[in-house]
Amino acid sequence: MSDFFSVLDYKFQDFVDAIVKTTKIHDDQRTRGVVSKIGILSGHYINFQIPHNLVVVGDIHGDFVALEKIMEGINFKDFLKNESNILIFLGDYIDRGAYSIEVLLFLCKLKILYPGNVFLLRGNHESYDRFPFSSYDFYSNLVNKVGKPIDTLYNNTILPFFESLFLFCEISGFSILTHGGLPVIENPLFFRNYKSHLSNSLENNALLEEILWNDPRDLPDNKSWSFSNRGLGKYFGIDVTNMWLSNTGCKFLLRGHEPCRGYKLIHENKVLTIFSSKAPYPKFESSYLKISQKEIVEINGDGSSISQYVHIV
Ligand SMILES: [Mn+2]
Repeated sequence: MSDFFSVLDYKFQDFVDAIVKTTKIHDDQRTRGVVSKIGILSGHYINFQIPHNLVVVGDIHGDFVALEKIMEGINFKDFLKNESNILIFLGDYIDRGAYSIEVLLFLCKLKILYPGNVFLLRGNHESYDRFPFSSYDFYSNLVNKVGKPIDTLYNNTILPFFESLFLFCEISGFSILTHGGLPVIENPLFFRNYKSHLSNSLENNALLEEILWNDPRDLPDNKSWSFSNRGLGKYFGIDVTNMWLSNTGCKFLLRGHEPCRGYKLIHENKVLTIFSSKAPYPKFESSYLKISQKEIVEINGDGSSISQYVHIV
């Protein structure tokens, strides 16, 4: 394991090479339309059959220590040997914590070694160029690290990597996974070909903003949505969750985006927020979800809470 965690003692060129290589893997997977025996990919939408084991990790926000604990917790080298085991990260790898570059380097090394097992979704923090916000410190992290202007590197290497990240994932019959949440859909005809809409969500600014920025809320007066205090995205109510779940045949939404004590449930326990960063959020906890195929099948039938599969690290 030490070889992996030696990313704390890295050469900057290693980081650049890993970003370039990972972008190429994403582009190759997109061209082939297949990511593994159990996963197909169309544009920025991935569809998996139920994996042998599933691990989902929420926002890391530059907290390398929390990421290391999670990887040790799942015994990642053994976990990733099985090509039917899937490890999904929900985005927001950078900003706030002290180790954004190191976190990205580690995640890219994982993707390079295990391209069919490891999947990196895009968070709103990886989308600053599309939807700017105030607490974006990754750019200055890079400038400090390199010690000179980085515009060329940023525009030619970092931004294409961010654009290559996946946006929306579905595990058939089980769950939807996004960084922020579910877009508010006014026209039910959307669901006739929702996979095609999601495949092209990178080109649809309105859809993209909601996937990256939305939060679930209990809204008064049965409202289906309201404006978000974040200034971007929306708050979506349980009707929106139910509409997506019934139209996709999924039981849960698994998402990150909101700091909490590791996890929280809302919308009649059908939406699970997973948060995996600790150091920048001393009042909160870091966690991950680990669930087996058998447990996925059982939970689909018995209505028990998915939170029993969340591990606090
Ligand atoms: Mn976020």
